[in-house]
Parts: sequence; C-alpha cells; structure tokens
Amino acid sequence: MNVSSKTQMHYRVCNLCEAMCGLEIEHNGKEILSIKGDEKDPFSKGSICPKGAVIGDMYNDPDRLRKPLKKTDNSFVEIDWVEAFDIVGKRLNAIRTQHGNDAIGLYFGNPTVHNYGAMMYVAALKKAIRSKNNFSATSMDQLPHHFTSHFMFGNGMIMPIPDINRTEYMIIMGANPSASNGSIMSAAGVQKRLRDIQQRGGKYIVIDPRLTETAKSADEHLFIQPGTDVYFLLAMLHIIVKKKKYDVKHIQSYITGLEDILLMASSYTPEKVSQITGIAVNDITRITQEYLSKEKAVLYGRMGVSTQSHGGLCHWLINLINILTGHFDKEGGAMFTNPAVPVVGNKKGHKPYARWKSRVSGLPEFQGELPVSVMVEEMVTKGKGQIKAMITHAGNPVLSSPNGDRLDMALGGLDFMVSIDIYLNETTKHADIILPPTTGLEIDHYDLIFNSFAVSNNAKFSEALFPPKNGQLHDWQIFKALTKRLSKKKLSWLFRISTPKLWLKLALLNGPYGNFSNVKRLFTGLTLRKIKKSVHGLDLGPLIPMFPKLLKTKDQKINLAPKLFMDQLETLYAEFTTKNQELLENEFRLIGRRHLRSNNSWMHNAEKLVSGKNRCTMMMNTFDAERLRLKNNEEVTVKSEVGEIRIPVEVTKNMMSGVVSIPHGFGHHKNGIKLKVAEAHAGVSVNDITDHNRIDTLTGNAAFSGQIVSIVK
Ligand SMILES: Nc1nc2c(c(=O)[nH]1)N[C@H]1C(S)=C(S)[C@@H](COP(=O)(O)OP(=O)(O)OC[C@H]3O[C@@H](n4cnc5c(=O)[nH]c(N)nc54)[C@H](O)[C@@H]3O)O[C@H]1N2
Ligand SMILES: Nc1nc2c(c(=O)[nH]1)N[C@H]1C(S)=C(S)[C@@H](COP(=O)(O)OP(=O)(O)OC[C@H]3O[C@@H](n4cnc5c(=O)[nH]c(N)nc54)[C@H](O)[C@@H]3O)O[C@H]1N2
Ligand code: SF4
Ligand SMILES: [Mo]
Repeated sequence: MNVSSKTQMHYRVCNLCEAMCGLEIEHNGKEILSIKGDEKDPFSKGSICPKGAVIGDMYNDPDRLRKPLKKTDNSFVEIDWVEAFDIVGKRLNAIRTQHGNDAIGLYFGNPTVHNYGAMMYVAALKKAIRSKNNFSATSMDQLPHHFTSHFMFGNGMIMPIPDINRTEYMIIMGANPSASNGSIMSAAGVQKRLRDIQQRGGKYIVIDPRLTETAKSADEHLFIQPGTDVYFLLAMLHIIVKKKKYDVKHIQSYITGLEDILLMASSYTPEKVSQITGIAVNDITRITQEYLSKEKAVLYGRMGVSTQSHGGLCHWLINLINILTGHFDKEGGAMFTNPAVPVVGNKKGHKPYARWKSRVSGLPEFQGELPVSVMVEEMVTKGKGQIKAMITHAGNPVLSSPNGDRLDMALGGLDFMVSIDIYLNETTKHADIILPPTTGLEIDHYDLIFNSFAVSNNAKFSEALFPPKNGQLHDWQIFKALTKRLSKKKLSWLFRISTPKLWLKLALLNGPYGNFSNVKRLFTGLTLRKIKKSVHGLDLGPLIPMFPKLLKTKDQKINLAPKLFMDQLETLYAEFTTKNQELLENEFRLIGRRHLRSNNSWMHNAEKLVSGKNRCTMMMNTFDAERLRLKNNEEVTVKSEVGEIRIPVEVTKNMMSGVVSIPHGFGHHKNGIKLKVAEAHAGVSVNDITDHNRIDTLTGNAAFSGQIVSIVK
C-alpha cells in the first residue's frame, strides 16, 4: 500500500453480512476519507447499507484489541504473540494429555465464514485437535438447510437459491431481507431486486408473525402462528397432490421416493391447517394456486423457518414443493450457483452421518459438529470426555446461544479458555488468553461461501487496504500457529509455506472456469490475476441449470423421501392430531428480529450505528398491550422456564396478536464488560430466556421461534 497524502480509491467487498456489496473507499493511505457503494460493481451496482458505510470505524475503534491479552487475577494484561501461543499450546496439550482430545471444545461464530483465510485453515486446526466437541453458530441458524441438502442431494452444501432476478412470484417465509440484506440468498441491493419483481408485473408475498420492513413493501403479508410453518407447507403439498398439479416429467429419470410423498400429505387439509397456523383456508388455497399458475415462481424460507421445532421438515417441504411443481433448477425458481471456487466436492455418496454422539444427551454429529444446545452440558457433566477447555473463534455465544446465562456460568468453570476475537466481550472475558486478529480493511478477501449462495455467479478479490498494526496477525496466521503447537503429526512443508492466496489460486485453476480441467481454456481460463484486474468484480453470469450433474448421491438421484424425514413426519402427525396448546392470559409466543444497524452481537460499539432510538425492545400488538394495560415504553418482566429479563414494551400494530418479538445480540455489560459506546445501548439478552432444551429433534438446530413466555407488568 502506498502511504501518501494523495487521495486514492480502494475497491473491495464488504464482508460484514452475506450481501457482498462492493465498496468504494476514498483514502490517503492512512485515513479513510469516505465510503460509498461501488456503482461499477456488477453485482451490487452501488448498493450499501449503514454498516458497510462505517466499516472504517471497526478499523479505528479504540476498544479494538491489538495485542494478545492474558488474564490476571482481576484484569487482563497485554503480552506478546509468541508468549501467548506458547501458553495456549502448553495448557491445551497438558489438558489433552490428562483428559483426552474431547476435553477441548471448539466454537466458531458467524464471522468465521465471512473470512476466507480462517475458512482455509480451520480444518487443519480441527484435525490437529481431533475433538468430537465441535460447535458453531450453524446449529442456531442454517443447519436445517444443510441437513436437507445432505439427505436429498448427497451434499450439505448444495444449496437452493431463489432466482430473485427473474422470478415472477416469490413466497418469503421467515426471512426479513430488508433488515438482514438476504441470507442464503446473497443479493446486494435486495430491496431493489424485490421491487423489480413488482415492476416486471410479478408479486412477492411475506409470511411472518410480524409485519416486517420486507412485508410492508410486499404485495401481500400473512401473519402465521410462530412454529407452524410446517403445517402450512404440508397444506400446500396437500393441494398440489390432490389437484394432481405435480409435474416431474422432466426430472423423472433422477428422482426417487415420489410414491411416498404422494401418500403423505393427505391428512393436512387446508381446513385443519388453518386452525393451527391462523392463515385462512382461502388464503392457503389461493396462494398455492397462484404459485402453481406462474411459470417462474419460488418458495423461499430462511431463519424464522429454520430455527423452529420442525425446521428440518420445513426446508425439506420447501424443496419438495419447488421440485414437484417444476420450480426447481429452472429460471425464476430455486436454482444453484456455479461458483469459481466450488464448495461442493467431486465425491459421490453422502459423507457418513452420526459417526459419534454427544456424551450426555446422545445427539448425533452432523458434518463433524454437535448441536450448540448441548455445549454446556458437555462442560458441566463430570466424566470421561467432559470439556475442560474451550477455543472460541469469532463468536459470542454468551449472547447468541440459547440460555446464554447458563453458558456464562459454565465458561467460568473451565480449566482453560482461549478466544480469537477482535473485542473483549461477554464471552471472551472468560478467556485466559485472547488473541486479537486483523479484520475488515486489514485483510484480503474472497467470498468463498457467499459466492456459492449468490443470486448470480460472481468473482471478486479484495486486497487489504491497510497493513496490520504493530505486528498484529490474521485469523489464518493464528490458526496456523495454534495448529503447529497442537498437531501430533509433523506438518507438511506445503502447509508451512502456504497462504490463503496460494490455496485460492489453486482452487480457481481447478474450478469450473479454470484451466486445469479443460485444455481448451489453457490460456483463457479464470485466474486470480484476472480477477484482481477487475477491481470492481467479475460477473460470471446468471444462475444456470445444474442438475443432475451437481447431484452427489450415490445413485445420482434426488431422494424425495429420506427415511429420517419420513420418520419425523410420523412424530409430527401425532402433534398435529393432539389439541393446540392454549395460552394463559399473560402468555405469548416469542420470536426474534434483526435490525439493519447492527450485526448479531457485535456492531453496537459503532456510535453512528447505535445512535437514535433504543432498538432493544419487546414489540407487542396494540390490542394485547391494551388487554394487559401496558403503555408504550413501559418496562416489563418477561419470564420463561430458564430465566427472566426486564425490557421496555414497544406497542405496535405490526405484531400478530399473541406474539412478541425481541431482538438478539444485546445484553452488553453483562458482568462488567465495558465497551465505549455499547454502554448507552447495552439492552438485555433475549437468550437469557430462550430455552436450550427447545431443539428441532430431526436436525439438532436450536428452536428459538414460538417459545412460550409470560409477561408480568
Ligand atoms: N435469540 C436468537 N439468538 C440467535 C439468533 C436469533 O435470530 N435469535 N441468530 C443466531 C444466528 S443466525 C447466528 S449466526 C448467531 C451469531 O452468533 P455468534 O456467531 O456467536 O455471535 P456474533 O454476534 O456474530 O459474534 C461475532 C464475534 O466475532 C467477532 N469478530 C468480528 N469480526 C471478526 C474477525 O474478523 N475475526 C475474529 N476472530 N472475530 C471477529 C466479534 O467481535 C464478535 O465477538 O446468533 C444466533 N443467535
Ligand atoms: N443487519 C443485520 N443483517 C444481518 C444480521 C444482523 O444481525 N443484522 N445477521 C446475519 C445473519 S447471521 C443471518 S443468519 C441472516 C438472517 O437473515 P433472515 O433469514 O432474513 O433473518 P431475520 O432478519 O432474523 O428474519 C427472520 C424473520 O422470521 C420471522 N419469524 C420468526 N419466527 C417465525 C415463524 O415461526 N414463522 C415464520 N414464517 N416467520 C418467523 C421473524 O419475524 C423475522 O421477520 O441475517 C444476516 N444479516
Ligand atoms: S448490506 Fe451487508 S454487505 Fe452490504 S454494506 Fe451492508 S453489511 Fe456490508
Ligand atoms: Mo446467522
């Protein structure tokens, strides 16, 4: 980088959320002068949100950690990197020798997947430790998507993406892209893309217990009782099967299990389903018919549908409906990316599932991980295999995981903990050593994961804008240093000299646009050099049909009726036929929400983002508030089986009656954490009342939505 007083432009991808907006950063080599959306980025076309515009504040934040911290009796002191690594290596190796590999637990948080360096080296670190106790934010988020793809398509990373750019009819369930900017649908400028559907004469419909920012601009919004989407989807399937509207001619040669599916939906009539979901029979029928009548239509479900008791069944049904109605792998429907660096390997046949089970509750691993919901019991239950030490990376599970208070206590009882994070926060404050990496503008970036989830195919490489300060290390360098100290095997020379850039170069050459696989492209194939030359990014074209080639099942068929899902359906049927639980007068169903101006638990330290009104409120319907004689802004106690919090009520017409909404990620200053700005906007943590026992038993995912809470004035 050139340090001069002259103004220069730097172009990069914002890696804060999944949207992948291109940023245009004006700077003088030392300071940032302005940040705008990059109009010339072919994917984002100038779109940007308030978080991207203050990415520089993360660089300059005086609260950011710059040197490793070591815990002393009542505080932390700065130490140098080598000393920090030596302590971590020595302590973890000693714990492992005494208690075995599983005594080391690992937790990876959301920013891990937004950091390509970390993604390139995380597998090596896990391999060096060989613990069965691996956890991540996946099991409080998109696990049901992976689980469904694994059993239907043979690989958990074969993710259906709504072709928002060409669809004429989109049903959005449990997602609020106007706040989240889209998830498992990387779509910078998503609000414009939604408006464009309307402008080409199409429609989009939102099904959500809250009239959200997305729902307000939709053609139609329907309230749904939290946690009942599975029944709505079964009713759609019921109508489709009954009217014989399924059409599988074009995919007949590569599906199995159709007969089972045709039988299964018969009980879920719109009449019965309407009583449970709160959606009128006419609406269920009409929406299904509208969806069927459109050539280009797509059913899309996300967070709100994943984090409920039947999240796995929901995503399976969403796939099934898109498949059976010909809205799959086709323009305007659910499609698949063809990224320059494929994340779906070439191997045919499922990876094994349930190779081990969690020690206490016996929950199966999936792709090497156990559900976050069992992390605490694995720490506090004595016996062989008990977690005695933790490594956390880019996560804040004390605020983000269900029953965070209980985790807070469990972390305090560990023999040793190391956290790799840019802040001292509610989780990392338990660490004996904190290793603070570079982030944001100090790192190179290539979106390995989100290019695979994008609504068109793209490639863009961002160079670091600023060099690391005072010898600070990147996440991947920290992973490498830890791997060296923890690996029992000699590491290869290639590993020792490698960098993320080297792996990226090789992966691109080996990818679908590279020249390894195709001699015809020997001189024309896509290389890192070519990508770097296109500073605004490269458009690799719209989504294209990828099936059956993309299938990784052994028999090369889509399994429409995987046994685990069919078995779970029987449990569901038993629930369906028993009476719906009645709520007491002061009982409500709890749901979550996201705000445009924060990112899970960690951007509340940016003054420009948090200023203004308090966003950590409990939204409640006007009618319910009147019934309980609650005024706007009045503080109430919200209680559940596991805890209680005090929070102000926000009275609004936007909530479904009987449902309340509280955002997650707040609750800073829990046990004395003091960040500069967060102080005034600390709020409370909803995860002090979410119950870790509520999981989707099929996938193990946390079930945040629909938990019953009681409200006391
Ligand atoms: N009730 C409820 N709970 C939820 C959710 C909900 O909707 N409702 N959502 C769930 C979901 S979807 C998710 S993904 C999780 C998120 O939960 P987590 O992943 O556990 O938490 P985050 O708040 O994303 O924490 C990110 C941490 O990474 C640090 N960080 C930021 N950038 C970097 C970096 O470049 N390197 C490193 N090493 N650290 C960095 C930040 O300082 C912060 O401490 O929360 C889940 N919890
Ligand atoms: N600004 C901002 N952007 C973010 C994040 C952030 O914290 N802030 N987090 C990022 C992360 S980690 C993720 S995973 C994505 C998530 O992105 P989205 O999937 O869009 O998630 P949310 O914005 O939480 O929207 C979930 C919606 O589900 C609704 N809902 C809750 N329960 C139910 C239910 O039972 N049924 C139905 N049908 N709906 C329900 C909620 O009311 C809410 O409107 O966002 C990412 N982007
Ligand atoms: S929408 Fe996401 S990617 Fe775009 S600027 Fe905001 S945080 Fe960054
Ligand atoms: Mo997430």
